[in-house]
Amino acid sequence: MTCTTCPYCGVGCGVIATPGDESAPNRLRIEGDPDHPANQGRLCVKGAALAETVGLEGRLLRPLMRDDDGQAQTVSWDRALDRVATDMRRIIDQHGPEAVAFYVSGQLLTEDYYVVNKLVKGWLGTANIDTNSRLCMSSAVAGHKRAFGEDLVGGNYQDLEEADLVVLVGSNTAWCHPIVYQRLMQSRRERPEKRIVVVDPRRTATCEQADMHLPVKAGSDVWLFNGLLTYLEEHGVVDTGFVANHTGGAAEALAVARADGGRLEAVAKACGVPVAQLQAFYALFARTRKVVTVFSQGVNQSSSGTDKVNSIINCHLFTGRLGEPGMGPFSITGQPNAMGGREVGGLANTLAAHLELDEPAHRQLVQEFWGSPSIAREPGLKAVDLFDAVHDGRIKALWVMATNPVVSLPDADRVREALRRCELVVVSDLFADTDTAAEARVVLPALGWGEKDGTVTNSERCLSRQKAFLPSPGEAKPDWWAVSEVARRLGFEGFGFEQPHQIFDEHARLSAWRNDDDGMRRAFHIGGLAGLDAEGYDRLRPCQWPVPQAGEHTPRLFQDRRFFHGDGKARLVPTAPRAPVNAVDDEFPLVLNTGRIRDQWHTMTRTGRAPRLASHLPEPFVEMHPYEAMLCGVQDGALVRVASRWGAMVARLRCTADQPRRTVFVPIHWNDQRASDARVGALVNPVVDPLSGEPEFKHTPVMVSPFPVDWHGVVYSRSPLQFEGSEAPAYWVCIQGDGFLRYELAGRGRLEEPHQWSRSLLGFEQQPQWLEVGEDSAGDYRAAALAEGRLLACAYLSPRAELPSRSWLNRLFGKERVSEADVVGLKLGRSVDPADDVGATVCSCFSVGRNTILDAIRDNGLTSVEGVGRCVSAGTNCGSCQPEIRALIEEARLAEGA
Ligand SMILES: Nc1nc2c(c(=O)[nH]1)N[C@H]1C(S)=C(S)[C@@H](COP(=O)(O)OP(=O)(O)OC[C@H]3O[C@@H](n4cnc5c(=O)[nH]c(N)nc54)[C@H](O)[C@@H]3O)O[C@H]1N2
Ligand SMILES: Nc1nc2c(c(=O)[nH]1)N[C@H]1C(S)=C(S)[C@@H](COP(=O)(O)OP(=O)(O)OC[C@H]3O[C@@H](n4cnc5c(=O)[nH]c(N)nc54)[C@H](O)[C@@H]3O)O[C@H]1N2
Ligand code: SF4
Ligand SMILES: [Mo]
Repeated sequence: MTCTTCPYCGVGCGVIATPGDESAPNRLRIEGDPDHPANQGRLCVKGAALAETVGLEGRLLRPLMRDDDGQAQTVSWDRALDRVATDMRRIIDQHGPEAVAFYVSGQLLTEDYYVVNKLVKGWLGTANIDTNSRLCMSSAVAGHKRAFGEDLVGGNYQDLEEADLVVLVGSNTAWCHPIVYQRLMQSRRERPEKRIVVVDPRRTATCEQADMHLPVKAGSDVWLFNGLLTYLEEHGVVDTGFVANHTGGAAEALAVARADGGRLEAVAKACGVPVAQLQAFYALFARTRKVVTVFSQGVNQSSSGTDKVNSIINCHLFTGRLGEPGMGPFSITGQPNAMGGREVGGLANTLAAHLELDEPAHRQLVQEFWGSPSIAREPGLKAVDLFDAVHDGRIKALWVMATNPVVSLPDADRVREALRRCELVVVSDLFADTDTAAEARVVLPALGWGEKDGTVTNSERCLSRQKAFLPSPGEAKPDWWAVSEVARRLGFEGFGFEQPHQIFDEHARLSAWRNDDDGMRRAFHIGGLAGLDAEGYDRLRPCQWPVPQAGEHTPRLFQDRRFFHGDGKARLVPTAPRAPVNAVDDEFPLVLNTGRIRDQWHTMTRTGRAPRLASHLPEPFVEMHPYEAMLCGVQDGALVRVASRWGAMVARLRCTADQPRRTVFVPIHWNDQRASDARVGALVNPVVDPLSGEPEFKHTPVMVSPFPVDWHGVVYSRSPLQFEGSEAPAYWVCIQGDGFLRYELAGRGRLEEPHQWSRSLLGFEQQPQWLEVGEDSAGDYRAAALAEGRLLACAYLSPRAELPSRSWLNRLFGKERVSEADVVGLKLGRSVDPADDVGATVCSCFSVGRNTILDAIRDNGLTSVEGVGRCVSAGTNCGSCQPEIRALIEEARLAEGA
């Protein structure tokens, strides 16, 4: 039994992992850690499905090198590391250190992150190291620094529970931070007077139980919060003492807020919400002292992201609502170690231990501490610019670690092109077949979750251990080790680390070093954790920084009303609102908004392997208002093409009135390994916030058009299928099942020989039992392959979109032996027993389908989510499907009435 931390979102839940015993060695048990402060025993479905994602299938187990023709061969670590070091040395000698860059990730452990930053900033002497946190938290970082003088999140999750009003801005908390959402809902059940407001252009699952949803126009948040600031002032809701003694800039911030249409009508117009609703929100905020404003990517990922952040913080500073229980602005982090990355200065414009690159005294402090030969003199290139520099040849060597930029950066086709032009691309990943690793010269096998050892810090500054409880597979190594080995090969001292606790110790000591000196004081201080030996490090329990002395930790910052600008005060920042950079026009009339779905993590390299997680929303999709769909001539359930000036993709249309008019929403997850053409990053405009450099992921002008196809198909196979050249269907998506892969297909033109085509696709030239119902009069083709009663494969092709029930086929593929009735069903293309069709999965934790829930509601007259839970278990574990269950209850009620 090992206490560790979940590798997914920034909630940072404690996990207890118990490897299987002798009878079932592969059966890893995963439970929530009841003693972890973040989750107190709970886990969401992604955490609960962790055991399904640690298998070794597809893992890269030895270093890989590719030659000029793209031929890959596995090599020894020595050879791979020598190659990386030699090429880097040559490039540096010829072109200087700025020709080398690193692109790392908030999914590295703090120790990995620390070492790679030390190498780049302290020894290579460049700051060309940026991280995917640039795409995620950098606007929050920039906003915090402007407001507080340091990148600080003062509050904690308990504040959300204690607040009387929680405003969720640009955050789909129910899906993206499910355990925080559960805690919030639990606190509301205990105190029904508590209010929850969601600010989001879409009506998301998070809105389901909110008291108010403000469907603001994309990009209009600064107007909203400037309007609020003006309202607060006009209504005398100001903490004058606090503003006078502990802040600066109030007058300037107010002047700008007022100047730019602080009036209700103007704000309502700019935000596209009714005046009455706006007034109700402002009044609620004004009269509630205990307010927490949670913000996330609807705020950060914007060309005015930093201003959005400060416009929110301004309202809290003006009313003195921070630093006490139940109040404050709260930036919720995305990745498991977004916060840890900031502690070690992972961004191209920061230095280790919350010190600043552009402060000469800070640079000197770090250089002295490291005893390094040089230190970066100026900020390096931020992610989008960094890949531009790769594209135009200024950067000639790039090492990418724990991130998949060919999928996740804006203008992603250009990113791929940049990698293809680059002399040396090194990728450290768990898998050799990610869209990014596929472009690398050298691919280094990293240890993954359950194998690696180190620390992470969550949204509430809580530092916890991630521990190894599985053996290191093959020759995979920790990322810090690979970096240290290259450093040594480059002849650098200071990288003699043998175990992660040594790195952690150095990091902790640096945080304390001269922390009390004039001009050096910073809140980030974990000196109390310095000096831990391996055993002490293993015993480390979750704690919230600052930890200046052993045993002391800090659940809440700013209680002393001291901030970290030179004068110890906070700043209100004038934020003049501005519209997103690229406006819609006749050619690209719709706004593309992108984000996450409940059961997938980013580019799906891990969650895509868990059958349980694949079942909720198995196919890439585009959400659109039904009326807008009509105007575009596209139909619900059909394939559509979405195109922008930067790129295009194909996915299935889902019409929903939850999506505002003139906009579409596309999830970020699908990559080129899982689908023919569904990388939404290819479409996203590479516009960034001028201060933070964070991309405008939530706003790209696009057009939507039909993607006509002539046939549809679903194919199940026990092994991966290869679609080659002209044989490839126009559309395919690969969905992980339990012991099989399911392919949804669609193609153009007439499939001349479906028999030949499916046989060669499935690789069954001589199959023991091949049930085939050739093409019938309606043009349907059905075939299935069995061996000793077990299904090996099946293929259903049709000119119409109606194909056999997938939940039924999933079940048949789960059987060791199919029955005679099943065989009849396979030939008919439908089950002979209608009860077999449980419908699409709603509850992933217990694999409960839509039809099962609807039947239970109808048969038992259920009217509540709790009732459904008691009856069929759905919604009783992580609870994130409860909004969908509620919708089904409503659907059943309406059907009953009709
Ligand atoms: N299931 C799941 N959970 C995750 C992740 C995952 O991949 N899958 N990733 C993690 C990571 S790294 C992150 S960063 C977080 C992100 O967590 P969230 O920020 O909650 O997630 P998103 O879906 O990116 O975006 C949030 C919302 O912003 C809204 N939005 C768009 N434009 C605007 C706007 O102009 N104003 C406002 N107010 N809202 C707007 C979108 O409609 C969307 O609903 O999730 C973390 N948790
Ligand atoms: N359109 C659009 N794009 C977005 C966003 C959006 O909202 N819209 N959101 C952005 C945000 S907030 C984020 S955080 C990014 C996330 O985007 P990415 O960081 O690109 O996504 P991941 O799939 O998490 O990539 C992590 C990679 O690291 C590998 N990996 C996992 N563990 C380890 C390890 O220990 N070591 C190593 N070396 N590798 C490991 C995984 O296999 C995977 O390939 O996407 C950004 N892109
Ligand atoms: S909320 Fe879910 S994904 Fe996030 S840390 Fe907790 S278990 Fe992991
Ligand atoms: Mo993120």
